[in-house]
Amino acid sequence: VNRGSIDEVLAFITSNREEMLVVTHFFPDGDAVGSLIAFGGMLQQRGIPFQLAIDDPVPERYGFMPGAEQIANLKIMPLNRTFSRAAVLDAGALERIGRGNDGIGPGTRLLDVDHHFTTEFQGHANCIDSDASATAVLLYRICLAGSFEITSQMATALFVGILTDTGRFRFSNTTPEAMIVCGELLKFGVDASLVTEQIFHNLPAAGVLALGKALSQLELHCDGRVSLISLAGEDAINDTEGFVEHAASIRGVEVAAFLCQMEPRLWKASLRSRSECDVSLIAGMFGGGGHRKAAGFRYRGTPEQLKEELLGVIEAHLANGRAATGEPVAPVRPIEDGSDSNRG
Ligand SMILES: [Mn+2]
Repeated sequence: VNRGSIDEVLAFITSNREEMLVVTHFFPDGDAVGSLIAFGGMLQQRGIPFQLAIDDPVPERYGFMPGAEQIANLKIMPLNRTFSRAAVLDAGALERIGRGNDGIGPGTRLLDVDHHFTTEFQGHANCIDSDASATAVLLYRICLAGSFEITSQMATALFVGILTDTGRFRFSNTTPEAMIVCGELLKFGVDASLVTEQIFHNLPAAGVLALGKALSQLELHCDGRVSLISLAGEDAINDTEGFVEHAASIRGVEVAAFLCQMEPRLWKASLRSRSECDVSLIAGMFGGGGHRKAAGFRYRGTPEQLKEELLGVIEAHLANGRAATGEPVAPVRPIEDGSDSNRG
């Protein structure tokens, strides 16, 4: 997917001085938070007032990022008005900004900057490139093209976005550009060691214990081609980013799933693929989305139903090899409420 252009973004930003709402998806990841902070820095340089907002708190591991304190948590402070213009970053679909939609009315002009394969909505201005490793890469391109100054705060934000969306340069979306941009960002004052410490070596003990619990109940299906872990009840903590990677790191596993209970009947599923199987198609059948190698969705029902339906769909994809040709099998259920289409 390649739609819109950097020029559209620059024209959108400078079209007037009206306050801009800047939002991203719920369950924000490093790219979501980093993109908001960096874009806020760009608007600030042009003297444009803005409001950064997410329908969730900024995860603790990203709280160290300078500028994160500017992001409003819409779960606590809902928007009570609409904006004349709004930027939607790294979101994939408008449903995924949740309460961010409260700030968007019929007259709101929308900007969409994204690298999601499944990005669905059309903004009045767009910059969509699904070949970009992260939305942060697109924002870096925009910074260069618009001659924005890259402050150390913006550089750190963009670096975090690329670092996390590429799984620390391990995922298949790790492009030469991603590494070159990160190298450039180091020149603008990023402390790579501090960033890594804060994001990956600063976990609460409860998080590591929860991971242990999830892994102790690991299930293998389809002759070891599918791994599945889950957390339920009081074991289900908020920040489970990266849990699914452990399930995906087993020899022979092609698809890994992590299921986390959010409410008695509401589950969050994160999927990873280590083969040609396109998990964004699988997530899409449950109303979610994401990338080929990393996707997710939310599900209402019992864990038994969820496991049965999900394993059925995964098995069908593996058996038919249909995912390799991009032909989805029939949807198993209609789209419900939003989706966790990022890296969960
Ligand atoms: Mn992203």
